[in-house]
Amino acid sequence: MESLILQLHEISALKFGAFKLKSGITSPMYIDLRLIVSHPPLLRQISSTIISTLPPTTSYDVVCGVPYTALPIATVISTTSNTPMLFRRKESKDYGTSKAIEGVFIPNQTCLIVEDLVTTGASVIETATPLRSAGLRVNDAAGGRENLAARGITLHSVVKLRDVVRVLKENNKVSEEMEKMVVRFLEENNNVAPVKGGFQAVRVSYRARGKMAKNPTGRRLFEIMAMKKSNLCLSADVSTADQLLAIADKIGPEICMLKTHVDILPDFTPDFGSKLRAISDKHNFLIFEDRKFADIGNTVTMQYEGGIFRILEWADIVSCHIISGPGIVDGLKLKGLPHGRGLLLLAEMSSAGNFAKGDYTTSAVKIAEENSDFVIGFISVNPASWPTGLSNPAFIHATPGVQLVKGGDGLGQQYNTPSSVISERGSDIIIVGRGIIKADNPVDAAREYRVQGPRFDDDGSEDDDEELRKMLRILHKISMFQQFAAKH
Ligand code: S5P
Repeated sequence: MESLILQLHEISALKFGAFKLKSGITSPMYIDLRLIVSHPPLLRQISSTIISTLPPTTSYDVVCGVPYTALPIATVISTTSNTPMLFRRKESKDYGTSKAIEGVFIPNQTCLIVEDLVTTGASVIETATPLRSAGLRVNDAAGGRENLAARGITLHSVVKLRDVVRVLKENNKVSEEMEKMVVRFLEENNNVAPVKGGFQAVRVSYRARGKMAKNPTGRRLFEIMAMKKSNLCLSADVSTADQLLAIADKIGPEICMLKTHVDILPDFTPDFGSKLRAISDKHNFLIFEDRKFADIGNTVTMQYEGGIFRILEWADIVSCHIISGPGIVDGLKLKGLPHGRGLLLLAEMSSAGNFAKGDYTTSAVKIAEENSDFVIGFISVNPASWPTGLSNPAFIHATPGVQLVKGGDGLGQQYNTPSSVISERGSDIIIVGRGIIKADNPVDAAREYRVQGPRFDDDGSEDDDEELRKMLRILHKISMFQQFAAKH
């Protein structure tokens, strides 16, 4: 192991200094194992070391590397141990035979995942999910560390970073000071959610955020998320009202919210709303009619309340664009607030080439702040990238364009994975349509999405003082931002 570490240091695969990570955190150490493809003996040595750390009882029929760095390692393991290999696509093709997994396998075979470096475990999960959806069993991963046990995967760690830096220090390759810095960094960042900017860097529990929400529907949504431990919203874009009611009943236990487009249902009848509400009461989820109102205030009051659909009567939440200015929110609020309803503003969109960005997104936040009694949050795609201060934890972020594999649909839709949406992009709710509706078994698929939509622990048992301190820090940030915005 020592010689392996020294060789990695020799080829500069282990670097020391100050490195800004994808998560926004600055790390004193950076590991780039992509370089090993240029050193075949080292690649071979790493591959055999990985295999030798597995307990002899570990059995597997196929191996799969986490793209991209671990692919060559998995290939060498595959050829030397004569075990067939699979690989997972990082992006699915827009159309055609868009397969998430390439290679031949039989359902119920067991797959070993190979990863070069495990920090949060997110990339291992991203690889395990499509493998499991395809019917494979995934019990073990081999590679660099922890955090996966909760997802039913045992990680067999080859070497810990702490040991790497200790060996380098003993061989005078790094200073004692650097060793201490790395150890401190590892201790401090063990449990940090890998999110840059915004309030997500300090995650506040849904329950606590629910207490900050001014709108009763917003409060309920946070409470349901905490209670059901679900941040999954099913986008029930099915062909008929009958199908919608059937799938709502089946998937109801897994979701915090069900999203409808009522105008696509050819068999809509006036009792649709009461039937759906009975199901939502039974399974405790909220109904979100994704109407995307876009007209002037006066017109939307009529569209919300009247017509055939009478959305106001049965939808807890509706959505609107802000293209027509704040009057649209005034109009919807006039009707919705007396019924305790809530509104989501489209601050960003998932489709390629959309115009909801920059100042448009900032305006959506401003309108939300001014109407926080009615607006419960946003349809957003990457709230972690919003300027600090735009992230009031009382607002919820719901993100569409989610599938287990990154990709698109050929008509502009762009997909990100659940863990990227929640952990990297700082959102709260994943909105999933075709990923569940078109799956062979939608109930199993919904369960998988629900498990994959990673949440911080939220059993309501958090230390109240710490929770309060977190909130005060965030509120301070918001008020600084508001003062800044008022001046400029
Ligand atoms: O920007 C957006 C906003 C929304 S609400 N992009 C979206 O895709 N949506 C909706 O989310 C869209 O109308 C559809 O109902 C759902 C995505 O469905 P999927 O099948 O692509 O998951």
